[in-house]
Amino acid sequence: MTRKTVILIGAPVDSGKRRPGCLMGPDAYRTAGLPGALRDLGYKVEDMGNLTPASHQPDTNDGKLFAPNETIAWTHRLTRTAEMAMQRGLPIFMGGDHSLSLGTVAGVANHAASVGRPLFVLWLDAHSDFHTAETTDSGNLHGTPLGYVTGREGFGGFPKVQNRVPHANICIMGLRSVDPAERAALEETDIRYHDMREIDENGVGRLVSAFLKDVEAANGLLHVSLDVDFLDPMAAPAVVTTVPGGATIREGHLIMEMVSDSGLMTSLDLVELNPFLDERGRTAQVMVDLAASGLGRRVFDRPTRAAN
Ligand code: B3U
Ligand code: MN
Ligand code: MN
Repeated sequence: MTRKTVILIGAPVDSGKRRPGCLMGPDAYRTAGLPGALRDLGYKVEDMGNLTPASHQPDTNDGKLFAPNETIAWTHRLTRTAEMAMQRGLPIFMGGDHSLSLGTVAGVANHAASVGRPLFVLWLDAHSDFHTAETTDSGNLHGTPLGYVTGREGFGGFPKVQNRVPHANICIMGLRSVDPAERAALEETDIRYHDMREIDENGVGRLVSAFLKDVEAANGLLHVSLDVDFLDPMAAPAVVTTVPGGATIREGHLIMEMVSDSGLMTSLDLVELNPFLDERGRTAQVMVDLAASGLGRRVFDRPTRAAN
């Protein structure tokens, strides 16, 4: 079988929150074997290396927002990079914190518009990331990407979003920590969101399959944004914002396996991994395995892992 080219893009974005470490993410994914896992699945893999933000004024961090200049500069860089990579293959954006998705999703949306197809987004996260730069309490911009790409007001100084992602095309799964301002804004929209209780009651399979059917019916492109904290911290400890009560490894895999079977995914973000907090690389490995499931690895062809 000839497969699409996968383009690995290192996005060592660390400006979306105060605690550093996500900048080590791209190299942790490489060390955990992401390129080889994809080659084993039959993909041609190109690694663009690690990007740097566009040039920008240094941040003073005397206001409410943390590192806005740097995040804006990353948004510029990643929007352009995503537009370009979408023309050549399936990009995997190896983060970096979730503020990288302001750029990746905006760029993918521009590409979708240019080929005349609607963009759908599957957001796997404990958080809804639906703040604006004005509503955020923490000042951490990793809590804002869905607000940005849906075209919410309150992003002064950021590049204007050219092609908003329609609310009805977004599905958030895994919620268990949503701030009051986000919740109020979210409830005004027809974004689909499934919290952990809904997952417990229905199972992820049913919820994901309903969404994928809509993507298919609309001949949509599908961007998947996988935040480490979607998973339970016992399964994936290497993240700053751990929230207990998250998805299991199998729930994560089932979603990615169903995404793979659908053949619909056209881009992927792997975000919020903080390798400094990891335990012998196990969270990086879980994320690599989930990415491989999303790109065709089946449960019964998971390789035995050598101990050395
Ligand atoms: N909603 C909170 C917490 C948060 C959002 N995303 C993450 N944490 N990873 C905030 O800071 O906006
Ligand atoms: Mn997130
Ligand atoms: Mn999160």
